[in-house]
Amino acid sequence: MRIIHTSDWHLGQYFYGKSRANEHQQFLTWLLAQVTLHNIDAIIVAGDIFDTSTPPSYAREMYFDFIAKLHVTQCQLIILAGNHDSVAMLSESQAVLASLSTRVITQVIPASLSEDELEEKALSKQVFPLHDADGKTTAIICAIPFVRPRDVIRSRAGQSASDKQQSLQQAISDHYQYLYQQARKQADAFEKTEGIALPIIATGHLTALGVSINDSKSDSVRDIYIGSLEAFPASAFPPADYIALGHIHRAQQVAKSEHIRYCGSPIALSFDEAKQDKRVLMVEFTSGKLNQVEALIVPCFQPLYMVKTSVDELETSLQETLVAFEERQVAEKFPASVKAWLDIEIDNGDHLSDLSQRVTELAVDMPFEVLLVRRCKKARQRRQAQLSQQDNSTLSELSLTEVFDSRLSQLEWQTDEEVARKTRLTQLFTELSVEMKQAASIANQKSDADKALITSSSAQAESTSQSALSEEESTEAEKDSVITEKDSAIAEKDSMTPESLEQHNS
Ligand SMILES: [Mn+2]
Repeated sequence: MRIIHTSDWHLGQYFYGKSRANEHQQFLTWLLAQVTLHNIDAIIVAGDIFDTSTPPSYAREMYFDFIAKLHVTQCQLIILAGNHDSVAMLSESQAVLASLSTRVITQVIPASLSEDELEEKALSKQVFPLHDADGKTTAIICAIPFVRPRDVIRSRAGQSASDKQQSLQQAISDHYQYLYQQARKQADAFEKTEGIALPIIATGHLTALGVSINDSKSDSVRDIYIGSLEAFPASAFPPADYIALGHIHRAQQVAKSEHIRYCGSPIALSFDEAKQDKRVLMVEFTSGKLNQVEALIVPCFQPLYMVKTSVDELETSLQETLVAFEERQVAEKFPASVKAWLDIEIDNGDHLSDLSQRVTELAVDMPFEVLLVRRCKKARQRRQAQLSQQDNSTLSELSLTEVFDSRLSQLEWQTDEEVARKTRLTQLFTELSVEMKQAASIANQKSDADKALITSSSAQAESTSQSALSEEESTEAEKDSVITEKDSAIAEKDSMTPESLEQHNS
């Protein structure tokens, strides 16, 4: 019995203006070849099939196309939803894909079901046998996708953050134990009647304790249990023969256990993953036990380089990268059309617009595409520290615009997307200020009796602008807190408006 464990495909990823379609297609073609080459009985994809909840059509087509081709080989496919996947979107095709040897598991069975309901219908969605090409049962799987907290717990009023974390961890652990017990029963019953021991395979999409901090903080790995569960202890997993995990993009064993593993993503999804050997894991079971795990290294289809340098050493660094890339061009036989993608991190220099131009000029004849020029984290932090040192004025000394500008200047506005966002925010802010000024000047001419009305219309203008801002918020969770802070700064300044109106009037 042989399976391939893979995860975190992130089909449809949009990467600093670039599509990953070509790489993903080549990976899927390669994966199909491995299935035939190694006689694989099943492929398990442990979450994050797609990069977003609304993947582009080409990505969906790629997914369906792969399923149709795999079906011909008689290899089973088990698809688990990850935190990036949309439960609704993956569920749409669940029934039709079932006829193509594919099981799609998007959600855990609700804990609220009665024992009877569980046994009757729900359980078989997550605990079921795997079989080989001849249809013989070869393993039992506990197929567990990304567990959304609301699926397993009800938060109670007055629960502290650590209580919540504890109850979520307990609920996930209970879910694993419960499914494992059910799988154990099925495996034991099978052994009794057929005389064949079956391995039990569990899956998961979460951060397990013992994963390197750097890996869970990679640019492309999103925190999943924000403010609640940080990492799931390996000891809380049931004693399955193999636990196929997804979510962390670098392949690794969990808690030094041979049988609890992340296979990592098959392509580098951020520049900080560029140096990792990407792989899928071929897992072999004999006599109902784990026999061996072998890494099948995925060829690199698109070389990425993170170039960390300074303004002075920029030219040298580009030359060095060129030499390194030329060596790889030969060794890995990249087609001549493949250019390396570069992320240039500079540890000094304030004016990024000048730097970008300089980089473009230097790299003009090189087989590079520069996707990103940025100051390194340290330089950004230094700059921020400088800014906040200079800016020791208090809120009451500043005008509304100054507060807004100062807040904006603390953020990075480098990519086209970010610059466009800054423009949008500034526009909204300007509109809001104009409306407020108009309201104030009208109020000057009106009697006290009208005042309340005007204040409420100004508040309305503000809430309109704020809802535009909150629309922005949802586009990027990371910047949520920043926007909220700015909102409250606006609200704070705004709360003085009625008073100043009164002053004007008196
Ligand atoms: Mn992922």
